[in-house]
Parts: sequence; C-alpha cells; structure tokens
Amino acid sequence: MNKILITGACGQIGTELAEKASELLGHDNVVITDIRKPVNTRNPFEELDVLDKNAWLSVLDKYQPDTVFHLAALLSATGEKNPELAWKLNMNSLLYVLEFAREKKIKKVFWPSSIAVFGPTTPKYNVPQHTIMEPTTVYGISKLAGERWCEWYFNKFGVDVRSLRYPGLIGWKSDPGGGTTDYAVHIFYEALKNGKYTCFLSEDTALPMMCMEDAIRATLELMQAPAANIKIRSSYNLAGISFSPKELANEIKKHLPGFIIQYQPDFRQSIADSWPASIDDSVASSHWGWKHKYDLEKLTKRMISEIRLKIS
Ligand code: AKB
Repeated sequence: MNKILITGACGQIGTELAEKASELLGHDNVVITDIRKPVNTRNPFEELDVLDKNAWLSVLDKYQPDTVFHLAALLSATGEKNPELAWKLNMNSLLYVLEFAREKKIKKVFWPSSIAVFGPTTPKYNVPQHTIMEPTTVYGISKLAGERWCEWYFNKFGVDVRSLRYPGLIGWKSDPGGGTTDYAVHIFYEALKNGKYTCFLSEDTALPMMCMEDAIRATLELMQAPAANIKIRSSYNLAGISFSPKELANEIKKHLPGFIIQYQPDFRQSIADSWPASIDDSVASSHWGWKHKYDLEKLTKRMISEIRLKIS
C-alpha cells in the first residue's frame, strides 16, 4: 500500500482516515475524492461521483493508486428515507471498484460493512462472526449483499478485498451524517453547548460503538496485515464498547453534573432495535491481532476535552 485513493473522503471516516494515512504515506500519496469539496486539505483532491464509471476511470488513470478505500455510501437512517438511491449508490459503486481490481487497475480494496448486516433474528449479545443475518434496513441489505460480492470476487478472481463490520463510530474531528448511532456524537456537542440533549433512541437501547481512533487503527492494521492472515473476505466483526444512551449520559454527568437528557424515540428506534447490542470480534483478534483501546470512560473523557477545545 504505497498510494491510496479514498472515496467519500469528506465524510466521518474519510476525514480521519485521510489524516492518519497521510502521516504514514505522505499527503501526495493519499488522494481524496468526494462529491463535495473539502474545507481545506493538503491532499490531492478530485470531485468524484462514484456512480460515474468514466469519472472513476479518469481519476484512476491520473493518479494510479494501488489501493482504494471505498467509503462513499448512504447510511441507515438516510437509506430508509431514500431506499432506491441507497441501493444504487452502495451497490453499483462497489461493483465498479471490485471490477477495477479484477481488471488489475488497482491491487487492493477496502470496503466498509456494518453491524447493520445483522437483524432481529441474530443473537442480541456477543454476535459471533458467523451467524443468522436477516437485516431489515435497505442499508443493511446493501451491506450484506456487498459482503457476498466481496467474497465472490476474492474466491473467483483472487481480488484482495478486505472489510470490517463497523459499529457506531464516535469521534471529535468530523461529524457523522445519516446514521442511527449518530446520537452518540451529537450528545457531546449538546451537553457542552446547552447542557441538555433530546435523544432519538430510548434510554435502554444498547448498541455496539467504537472510538474513531480505534476504528481508523483497525482499518489500517487490516489493510497492512499479510494477505495470508486475512481469512475472512466477506467482512470481519469489529467490537469496541457497548452502551445505551442512559449509560452514556451517566458517564457524561460525571464530567458535567448538570447535564440533562430526555428521550423522544423516532423512526430510528426500530432500526436500532433490529441491531445487536454487542459483538464478538475474537476472529479478527486471532487472524490479524485486533484489540480495541478505548472503553466508555476513556472515550467520554477524550470526547469532552477535545470538543470543549473545538467549540471554545
Ligand atoms: C449507522 O448508524 O447507520 C452507521 C452504522 C452502524 O453503520 N453508523
């Protein structure tokens, strides 16, 4: 992995991945693309609609990256509002990238899957790597289909594609957009700015979550691991912490004792209810040595101090 291209690079994961990857490879070797322009960047940038195959071809031809991190996607909440676009964007663009890899235009692909591949019939706690997968959201259906395509391209053509089932990601550098787990980021901004937050999930809805710093490290460790260690070519379970809005609010109150949380569940509640509460990622640990660093206490402390600095 010497020169990489990131799609959806202005999004929540892309912004931080570009930053970390630039430390490793140098800014010129991290090409960022998105349909919107970055606020400011030291990386080469191209405006790219990932559904435009010709635009893809000219960007690949211009920069000749060896690896693509294909992050552009519609997430769970936005996906339910626009199912047709979610399916088209999440699926067609992945198939383009897998085809580029099959044609040897690129050597390696990273593609994010999600805990959304699981559904109400999946065990609720400590979901194993291999289990029942009957997602009920369009986003989840597209991620599950994508995982099957990734494995198919690996088995059939030896495409070096690697993937992680991300839990909800929590970071201070970039804003999430369109996800069901986004409350766990917004809550910090509201707690610090206004001292209160109205949560769109009920107080006891526990979901798998992870600090963004851990998620970026996992992504780069997976992509740098020897190919022989990567024995799962659909997508790896990835776990950090698991908590409910009430547990997070109680942790925040340790730093901001006056903080008030209220609950007004909306359509995202049924999405969250269909997902597991915790994930078993022991297969990722044994194959390529994955281990998360942030627990709820450490994450809360860091989020509060970083966001306090950012908004002051
Ligand atoms: C979402 O909430 O849609 C995402 C996810 C869990 O994939 N954060």
